[in-house]
Amino acid sequence: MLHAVELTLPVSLRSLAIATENAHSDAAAAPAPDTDVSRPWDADNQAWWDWYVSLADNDDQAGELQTIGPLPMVDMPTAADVAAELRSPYPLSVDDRAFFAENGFIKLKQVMTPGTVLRLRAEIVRLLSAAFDTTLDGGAKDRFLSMEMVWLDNPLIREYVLSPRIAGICAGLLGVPAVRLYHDNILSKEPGCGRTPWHFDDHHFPLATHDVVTAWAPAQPIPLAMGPLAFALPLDVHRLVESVAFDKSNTSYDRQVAEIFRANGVAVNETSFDIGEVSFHHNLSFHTAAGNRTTRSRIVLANTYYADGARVIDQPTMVSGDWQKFMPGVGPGDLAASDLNPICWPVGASRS
Ligand SMILES: O=C(O)CCC(=O)C(=O)O
Ligand SMILES: [Fe+2]
Repeated sequence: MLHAVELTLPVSLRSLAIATENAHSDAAAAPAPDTDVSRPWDADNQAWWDWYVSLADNDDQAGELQTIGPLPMVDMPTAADVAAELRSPYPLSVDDRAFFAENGFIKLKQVMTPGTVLRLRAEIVRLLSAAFDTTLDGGAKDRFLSMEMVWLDNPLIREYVLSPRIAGICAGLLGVPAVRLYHDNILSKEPGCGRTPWHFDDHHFPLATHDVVTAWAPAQPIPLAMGPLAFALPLDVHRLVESVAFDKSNTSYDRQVAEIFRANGVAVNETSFDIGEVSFHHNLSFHTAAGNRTTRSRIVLANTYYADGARVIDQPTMVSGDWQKFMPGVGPGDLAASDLNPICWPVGASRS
């Protein structure tokens, strides 16, 4: 089991704490931050993402959108082929687990075949076009579109969301015997949409555990210009920014985190995703994504899983977003185990 909060801060980070303090004292001169997030979120998940991406600093984002090559031509697998693939195990190595434990994320190739990726894309394009009455790959410029709880009504998407292959990787990375689904999240960063602000998901998920992983599964290759998810490493770097105040109405949190990471020479893994590659990040892993500077929608299915037995925190906030929709009937402090949080790994365990 990963006990991230108990890890010791590396000497290199401790000795660089001075840079953090300087950044904080600069911030002290700024107007008082708008930090009260205590009221619950009272709109939907789409409104949450619209607000959230407005907190990103986009000073450096400009220029023409790049047209990129066509998607690979592959035979579309049947739904039965997709299901068989997503139920088959993915072998994790000792090195994979060690990398994740140290860095809080890992990118794994060939988690899905190209056909399974492109079948996912076709289905998501169909769903988003209908839900937002738009076209993808250019029709909804500058937006960050999202849909969630799609697995409940859509049998094909359900195979990807409840996938024992993907949930088994999450359990293996965390070193826990069983994981539940928190929720699915279709995310489509449209051409021209700006950055995703620096954050860790512990800030969002109202779960009283650090055994939480998000599997971020791109539905096409993601070149750098499209804004792949990027991770600060190692996992402990979250400590450098723990006292940065979260301002809910401007870009100051994103700017200060970026500045502190820069001042401390924090390494950032920002690399393209091959088709079928999936990243997995821990809820203390700091991550961001550049804007989508291509003419193609950056479509992803991001599913979050947590260790069976976890509870909801005592005081969820507006940053926790639409969490009650993801766990109906579960209150603050309760066991996080509603009917909408099935055990996805191991297979055959009771799903409620
Ligand atoms: O897709 C993005 O740009 C952000 C996604 C994210 O932060 C997450 O899945 O945790
Ligand atoms: Fe995130």
